[in-house]
Parts: sequence; C-alpha cells; structure tokens
Amino acid sequence: MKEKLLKIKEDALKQIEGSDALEMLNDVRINFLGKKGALTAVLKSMKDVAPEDRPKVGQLVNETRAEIEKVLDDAMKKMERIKREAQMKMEVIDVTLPARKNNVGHRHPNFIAMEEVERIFIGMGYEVVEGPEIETDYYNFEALNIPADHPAKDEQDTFYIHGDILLRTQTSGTQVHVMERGKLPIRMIAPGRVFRSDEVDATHSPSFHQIEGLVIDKRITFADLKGTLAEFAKELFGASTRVKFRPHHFNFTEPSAEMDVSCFKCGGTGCRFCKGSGWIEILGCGMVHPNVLRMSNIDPEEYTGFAFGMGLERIALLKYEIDDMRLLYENDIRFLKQF
Ligand code: 2U9
Repeated sequence: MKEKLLKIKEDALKQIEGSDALEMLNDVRINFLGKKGALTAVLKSMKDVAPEDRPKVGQLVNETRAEIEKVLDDAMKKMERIKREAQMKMEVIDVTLPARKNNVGHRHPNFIAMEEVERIFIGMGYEVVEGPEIETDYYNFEALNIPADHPAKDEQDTFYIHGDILLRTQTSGTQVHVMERGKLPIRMIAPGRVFRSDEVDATHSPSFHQIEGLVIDKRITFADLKGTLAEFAKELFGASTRVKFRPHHFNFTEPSAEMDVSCFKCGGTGCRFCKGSGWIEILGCGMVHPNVLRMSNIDPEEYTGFAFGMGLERIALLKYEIDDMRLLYENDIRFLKQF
C-alpha cells in the first residue's frame, strides 16, 4: 500500500510539473484528489486492509493528499501570477503617447450666412419665426395673391403630397400665419428650407433656403423699405456698399423691386465677379399687396407694410466666392472645412 501511495504521489508531482496551464492543473486535481480520483480509490479500498493497519494507512493517505494539495496549490498560485503579469504587460498604458485628435465639426457655410443675416435683423428689432415646411396651397399661394391657375404658379412648381398639401416654395406662409394671429405691428424674418421642382445645376436645387422679411405697421412706406435694406446691405457687405432698386413684379407685393448691391470685389467699377456691371443682384422686395393684407384680416387703409426675400445659398456663394451651388450640398469635408 505504501508503494502504491508513493507511486500516486510521484505521478501527481510529475504531472504537476509538466502542466503549463491552469486547466491542466485542474485536471490533475480531479484525477488524483477528486471523487473518482486515485487517492479516493485507495480510501475506498480500506476495507481490504487489516483493521489494525487501517489507522496507519489512513494517516499515510492523508499525508499523501496533503503533500499533493500543497504542491498543486503552489503551482496554481505561480501559474496565476504569471498569467496576471502577462495580462498587465499587455494592458499597459503608455501615458507618454500623444493624445488622439478629436475632429471638431463646425457650422455649414449656408448656416453661417443664415446666422449672419439673422444677426443683422435681430439688431434692428426683428423677431425670428420658423414655420412648417409642409403647407397647404392656401398658405403657399392663395393667401399671397397667387390664385389657382395663375401663371406665377408655373415658376414655383413644387412637390405635392396629396390634394392641397405641398412642400412650401417660399417661407411666406410663415408670415401669413403670423398675420392671422392678429397682433400688430409685425417686424419679423422667416428663415428656412423651401422646395421647388427644379433640375440641379450650378445655381438651382430642388431644395434650398430662404430668408424672408415682413414689416407691417401704420404709415410704413417704400422709404422704410429702402432705408432698412440699404442698412442691411452695408452690414453684410461693408460700409461702402451702395444699393440700387430695379422695378420688378411679384404677386404678393405692389410696387415690387429687385435690389442690387455695388460689387464688393471691385467697388462698382466692373470686374469678372460682377460680370463687368459693377452691380450684384441680392434680393427681391416690395410693398405688401393690399389683397394679401385683406386676406389675413388686416385693413390696408389703416396698415401698410413691406416685404423682402432672399436665397441663402446665393448669399453664401457670393460671400465665400463659390461658383457652384452643388458644392454646398455634397458635404465634402475638404470643401466645407475652409469656411
Ligand atoms: C407676405 C407678403 C409678402 C416676400 C418676398 C421676394 C420679394 C423675393 C425671392 C428671392 C430669391 C425668392 O429665394 S428666391 O427665389 N423672393 O424676391 N419675397 S418679396 O414677400 C412677402 C412674403 C410674405 C405675407
């Protein structure tokens, strides 16, 4: 029995020595000390040992078990330490490495232009109002003196959702909503996205942005319009900017005009930028048509007003000297990060 136990111990120690993973050591524990292990088998065979020898053999089995357990525990501790050290080596943080650069985004040139225009009008006491991009035919056309079948509707062909519901072609519906509230006077701008059924080219897109303005009060005249927009042009393009008004036609204003600014590149002498004319077209404007006021329950005998509208992309293209509108929509970071 003694030899048998010695052989078990020898085998166990040999296997422990030959183990190079925690799993292998666990197998050794099961094979030698487990319920079905070699030492347990010896204990089970005690019935064959003479009763007077049993205490001695029992003691011998316990000593063998204790020895194997001790060697096994030491080997496991050593293996765990090695594993932990290897892991720590792998996870080591080199605090001297340069920090990873964070890419910080910035505002789109369109948005920069919009905020600039907003800032100027807020400075003159205007309120900024946003309206819905989906409108009814009434708010987009009818209330702006563009009745059904009017040829002006062709110039502003849009996307119809169904029946009378459409994507707005101008932000003017927002002003109509404000007028219907019935609170006067009004001094507001309406920025936002608009839609038109246009083919994409260097100066057109089926979706672009506008800022429109509306002022309604007693005794508002064309002189107020001129003074306000001349001041706006100076703020946007520089103090030496001059303005010029050319007669035009819009259904919602009468009289109507388009405003040009003196070329901020050449100062008005004529250059490639202004195509030699010295002037650059910037916006449309006019006195609010009496029909438009009446439709929103404002008495044109008591109140008058002026309105204006500009395409934001056009302002951004001019301000940043970009010659193709498509660049504003392609979202190429190499282009956008220049502004
Ligand atoms: C109400 C009454 C009048 C808004 C106006 C323009 C002139 C204009 C164009 C500029 C370039 C549109 O983006 S564009 O194609 N707009 O020329 N817009 S007056 O007039 C209004 C608006 C609302 C109730």
